[in-house]
Amino acid sequence: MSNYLVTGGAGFIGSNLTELLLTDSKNTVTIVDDLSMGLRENIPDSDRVTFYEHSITDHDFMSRLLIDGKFDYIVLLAAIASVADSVERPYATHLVNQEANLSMLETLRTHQITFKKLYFSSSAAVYGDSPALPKAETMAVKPLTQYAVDKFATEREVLNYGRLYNMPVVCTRFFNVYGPKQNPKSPYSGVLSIMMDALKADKPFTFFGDGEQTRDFIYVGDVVRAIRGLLETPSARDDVFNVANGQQTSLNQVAKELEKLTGKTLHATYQEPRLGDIRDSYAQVDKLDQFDFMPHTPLAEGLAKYVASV
Ligand code: UD2
Repeated sequence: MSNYLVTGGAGFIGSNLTELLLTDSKNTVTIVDDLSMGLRENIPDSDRVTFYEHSITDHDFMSRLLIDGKFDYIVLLAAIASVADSVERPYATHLVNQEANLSMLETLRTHQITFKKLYFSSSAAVYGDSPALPKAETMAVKPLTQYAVDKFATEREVLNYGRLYNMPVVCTRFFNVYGPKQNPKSPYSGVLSIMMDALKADKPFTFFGDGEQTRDFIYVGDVVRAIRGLLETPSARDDVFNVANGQQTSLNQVAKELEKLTGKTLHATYQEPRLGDIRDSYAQVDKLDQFDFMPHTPLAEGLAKYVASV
């Protein structure tokens, strides 16, 4: 039996992870989410889930929870999850994406709270727009937005707390995650959820740029299996891992695939690229592939599952 804390557990990745964790009938999950992007209906209806509608920026609340909660695993997924949003709201992003997480680490340290593993989700955004591809964990970083700066800083703080204060920690850098439960309603939502929503409702879709920008799209089911694997593997600690499919796909390619799967035509319009956007991104995934818990759902298969779920 394990007791998990999942910040951001009502969000896209957090709720998929919670569902996976609950498949072990002995696990319990405590969720903290302010529902700024997450949705109440994403939270599984189970007496093994405790939900606090709360911001992680409330230091006193989070400290009390960490002290009283006796968590085996601490999963830090709560975030302002969009690069473009962080360009609009740099300081608000900083308070959530870095400061709140640092404050939790400080509570764990000063109260000498013990746990099996703490996990933090960093981002491919830390690599910035350097032309070298694929992105490997050993490459120099170039964080170009507040989002990227905060993700990199927190990743380092987590690893430093691990090393300096002997805490078992692990981090990942997500590339572009897609799949069921991604909220399409915000202009800052993941591009595939917005595209899917547009196709479904016959609404126009805007490409920021010519659609030839590339991303490494990974199915959310693969992502949550990677997180669980990293949490439960004691040797996976004090390190950061790319989480991606290892394939470079353009938005235009993905749009074609979705049109094929839905039998609909995308009503596309074009605008200038967004401020802070990078052009190309894809990952080297060998480091995570050394573990056998890392599945790689092919894009066509993942998209088909996604289409079937909406
Ligand atoms: C993703 C992650 C972000 C971070 C980053 C790392 C999401 C939502 N964000 O940002 O958290 O980890 O990767 O590099 O997964 N686009 C359009 N039309 C739209 C929306 C987006 O053309 O309506 C374009 C956008 O300009 C960009 C691409 O699609 O070129 C991907 O955008 P995104 O917001 O889905 O993800 P990204 O890569 O900015």
